[in-house]
Amino acid sequence: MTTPAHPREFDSTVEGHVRAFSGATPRTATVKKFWTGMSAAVMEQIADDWDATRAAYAATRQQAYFSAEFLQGRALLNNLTNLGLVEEAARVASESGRELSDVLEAEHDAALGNGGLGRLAACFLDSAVTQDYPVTGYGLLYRYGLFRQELVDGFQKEHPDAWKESFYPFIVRRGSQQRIVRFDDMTVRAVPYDMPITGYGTRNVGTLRLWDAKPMHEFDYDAFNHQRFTDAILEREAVHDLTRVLYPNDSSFAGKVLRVRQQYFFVSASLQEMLDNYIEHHGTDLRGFHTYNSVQLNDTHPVIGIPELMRLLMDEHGLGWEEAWEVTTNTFAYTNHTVLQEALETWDVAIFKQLFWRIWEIIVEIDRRYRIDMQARGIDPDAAHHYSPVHDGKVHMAWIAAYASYSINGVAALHTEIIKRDTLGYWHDLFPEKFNNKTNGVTPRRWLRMCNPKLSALLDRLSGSDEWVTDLDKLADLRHFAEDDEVMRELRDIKASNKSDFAAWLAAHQGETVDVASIFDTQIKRLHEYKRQLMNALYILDLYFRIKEDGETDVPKRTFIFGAKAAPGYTRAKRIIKLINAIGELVNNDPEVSPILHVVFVENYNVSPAEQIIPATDVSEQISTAGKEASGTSNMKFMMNGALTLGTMDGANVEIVDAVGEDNAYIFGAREEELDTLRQRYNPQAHYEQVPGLKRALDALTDGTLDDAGTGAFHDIRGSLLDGNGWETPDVYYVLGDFADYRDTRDRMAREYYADPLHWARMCWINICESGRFSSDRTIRDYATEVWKIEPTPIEGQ
Ligand code: 26Q
Repeated sequence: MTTPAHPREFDSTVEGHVRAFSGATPRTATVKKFWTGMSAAVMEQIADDWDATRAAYAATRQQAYFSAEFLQGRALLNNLTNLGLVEEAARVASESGRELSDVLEAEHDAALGNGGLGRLAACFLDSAVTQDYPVTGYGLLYRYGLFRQELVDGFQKEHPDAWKESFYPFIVRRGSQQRIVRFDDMTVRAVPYDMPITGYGTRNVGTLRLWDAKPMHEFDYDAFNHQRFTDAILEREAVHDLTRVLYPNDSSFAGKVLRVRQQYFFVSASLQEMLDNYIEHHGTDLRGFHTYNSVQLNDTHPVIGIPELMRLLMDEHGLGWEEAWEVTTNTFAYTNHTVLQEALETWDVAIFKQLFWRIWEIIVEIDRRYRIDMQARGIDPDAAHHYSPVHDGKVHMAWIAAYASYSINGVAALHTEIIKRDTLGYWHDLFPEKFNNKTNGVTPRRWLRMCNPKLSALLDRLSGSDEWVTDLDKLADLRHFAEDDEVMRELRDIKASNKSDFAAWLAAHQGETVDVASIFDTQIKRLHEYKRQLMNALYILDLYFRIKEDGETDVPKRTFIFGAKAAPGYTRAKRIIKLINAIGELVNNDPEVSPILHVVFVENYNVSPAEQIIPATDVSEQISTAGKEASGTSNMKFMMNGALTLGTMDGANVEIVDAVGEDNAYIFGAREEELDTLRQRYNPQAHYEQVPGLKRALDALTDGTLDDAGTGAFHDIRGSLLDGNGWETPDVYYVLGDFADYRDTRDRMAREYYADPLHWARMCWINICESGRFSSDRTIRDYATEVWKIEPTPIEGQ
């Protein structure tokens, strides 16, 4: 492995940068200013290699990753880790009388994403650069990231997240590379801002390019002078609005004009840049564009790039329709991340007609030719109509993607089978060769090396090197240590120590005390009914009554950890947050129960809290209704850090069980292939009456045991399960159906934790050692060789 060559010694440059930013000494500067200076010193380290990487990628076949979201989290420790500068940074900090950990905590998360899809994009950039693959991320520079969550009396309250307001050193404005994006009602300047993406054990530095929207002219004095002052201001405001905020929905589609503007804006600017770069390096004949460029579409959010590339090729560069279509259909590859019908993007045609008439025309022409194509293939006209790009007054983004992309993939084996069979079944019948699976992965740099230094040190020592950090399959060689009791005791000590660290973090952040001798049982993810946080909550309520009313004396000690944001408009999800907090109130304040059970709701769950929670967790809750969670990625992070999965056969859980064996995971619940039949005669009322504990737990929602502050929230939740509140299908996510099996399995799991700690440690160890296939390095290699057809392109001098 090559050690990066630094232009100047890092440690000697930090203090100068701190002085420049703070106008104070490194000792007296605020911790935020110290962080800024240290971060600037990191930027100094990588600048030359970043330049060289850009030049190397520009001349070769390269991949663009188009995503409306990149959930980067913090950057400083990640970069220090990749550059091998952690120890030096700690020393520099201590020379100024500081702990490095305090400096790191001063960084605000870059939360430019909602959850799994956005974090996946961030892991992919890390894995691409670490393997020297020429990949560039393209997205939006939101002024406000995902809202900050505050809990007020157990209710979620949203606040704006002004993440870069007080200067962000890990981003560089590239003022000379602006592009112009035209809408029918406004013209906007697209200003690129680049974030460097460092890799581990390489000098390559990749790029995440985020576009900001600016008015064409900073200030229109003419308008000012002609009493059109307010018009000018309003116009300017409309442009600024474009990149003002990340939409906080992640599971249901809402057709907001501003959202589609954002999509067109970043996609158009990115494609213009790619075309210009092609012309610069390969000449003006754009018929060869796709031999040097490919674009991965992260879900349908950037699909408007398909008609936009057609437009640019035809209207700006003179290609004919067939030539442009040939290029376009060999450029785009589409990843699907959901099977939920309500999440599929379908836009009102009126919006397209109003915002970009030319794009609308091109989509209509794609639609016209599609219908001719289908007729020629002898496809049933009704089916062809139903899957056409435009019908019934809507533009269907997933159908455009499926028709025009050269590759279509799902994100876990089961998910890919489901989209081939159901969601995209029509397209699979037409183009089976386009379909492929790319099971998600997570970067072992952030999600093991960086967040779990103690486990990392053990892995280094046992394997004799840090090679596992870039080749996670190497961990399989350590599996035999499961039989080594000394190593297993060490593993337990590491987990215990991580639990103490998390307990201290929690005490500092929300003044809460937890018992580190208890099982840490965690569910952290967006709040959605299909993820079934409600089932988890009902189990806790049931346990409470088993202690209080049934006099169960052998209930194993547990700390239940939740972290979840609800989309601000998703009322039911917000009510479930309130319910979890109300159960927490009940349990945590009961003198009889609180020594045994404790409920923690981590406020404002994000990447950084995840880095604290995951290494400290014993039980990983992955309990979605089978068939609904496309993949999941926290399941992989937990596995890598030695937590055991309590889960359904859903998403990548299926592959985790396949990797570790059924004896090393706790699996329960209805299988995806059974659910259709089960649902036909499903009677939630009967489960409520008959399943032990259910009636009592559900009744507690409305009998005064729990307080929803008079909102009717808990009545609504109970009704959603039992009778659909008279208007919806009751319990669509099969919470009551799976409850009995969940309860039995979870009970057994907790008993086994305490009954045989050494055996538990062996299971954890096997999970760690078998996590290699869930490294995003593997995922990216598969995309690179099977879909993108790109080669590692290390910069000179390595
Ligand atoms: C769409 C239109 C308008 C506004 C917002 C959206 C939108 C934004 C984000 C729709 C969906 C998302 C995010 C989806 C997501 O995170 N899906 C998750 O993707 C992960 C990575 O593949 C999977 O592991 C998860 O299973 C899947 O839920």
